[in-house]
Amino acid sequence: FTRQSYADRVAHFGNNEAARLLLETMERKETNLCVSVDVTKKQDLLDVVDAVGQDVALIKTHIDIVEDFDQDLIHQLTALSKKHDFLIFEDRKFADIGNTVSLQYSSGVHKIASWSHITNAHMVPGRGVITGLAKVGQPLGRGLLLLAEMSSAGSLAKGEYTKTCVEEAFNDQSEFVCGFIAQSRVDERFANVGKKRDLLVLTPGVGLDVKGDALGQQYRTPEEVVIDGGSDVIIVGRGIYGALLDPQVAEGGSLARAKAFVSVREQSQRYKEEGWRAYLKRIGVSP
Ligand code: UP6
Repeated sequence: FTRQSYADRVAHFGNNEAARLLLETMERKETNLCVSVDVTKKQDLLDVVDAVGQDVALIKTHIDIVEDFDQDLIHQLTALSKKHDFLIFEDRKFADIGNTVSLQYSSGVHKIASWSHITNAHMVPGRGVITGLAKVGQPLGRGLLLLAEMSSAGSLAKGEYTKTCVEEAFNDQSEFVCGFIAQSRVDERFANVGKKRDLLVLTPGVGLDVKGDALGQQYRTPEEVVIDGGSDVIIVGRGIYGALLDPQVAEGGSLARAKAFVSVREQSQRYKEEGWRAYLKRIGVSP
């Protein structure tokens, strides 16, 4: 499947609206970039999303880190997703028994299922985590990614564990599972563990300028991820909005903030171009 275009793969996801919409959006906007906006203030989140929106197919959130979260944030985020034509992925990393995750997904303050097209889960609890989330998300046309591998140093998500994630994805009759968070084409590596079907691979741990952070994150370039790794979507966080973390910006200077946003725009265009060029190379199309 990795030699096929995003457009050609849409038809493989007949039972998963979120995956279809994502592939169509990537093709239409010529981007395989997902920006991970891990900031703790509502206005910063909205401003970054507005700045990068035109370059992305997907915006990834960690909604529970936003200190001044309210329903208006969801309202505005949804409006931005329509304005700029992107989908939303809440990176909730569910990891509990089916009954609990179905409540965490549908209820609480955040009501994730009501606004997030895609979410993800660890397979630690076993397949109940999928059925619990599917009960809520499937009627809404949502999609689920399984965390088959992680970008962080010393990750335990490897070997047999990764293999089981692939097996569960292949065996998910409902097709609510539409792919993986992974560092490699895990569905190719374990193609023999079930009835193979097309699945998406989304990869975090992408950066062009640094190799990692002080807390175990490890970065690879878009080329390494998309061409060598065969990934479909690159997920980039601080590599794009990092300028905003400068203490001068936090201190509130409006000039410093404006300058930071120039950098955010430049970086998101840069990653968009790098990611798309790598994809075209992979499917054998000259840009
Ligand atoms: N993320 C990873 N690695 C994984 C899974 N998820 O980094 O294996 C998430 C992090 C963060 C983003 O929770 O939101 O992707 C990466 O951000 P960064 O580019 O700023 O390092």
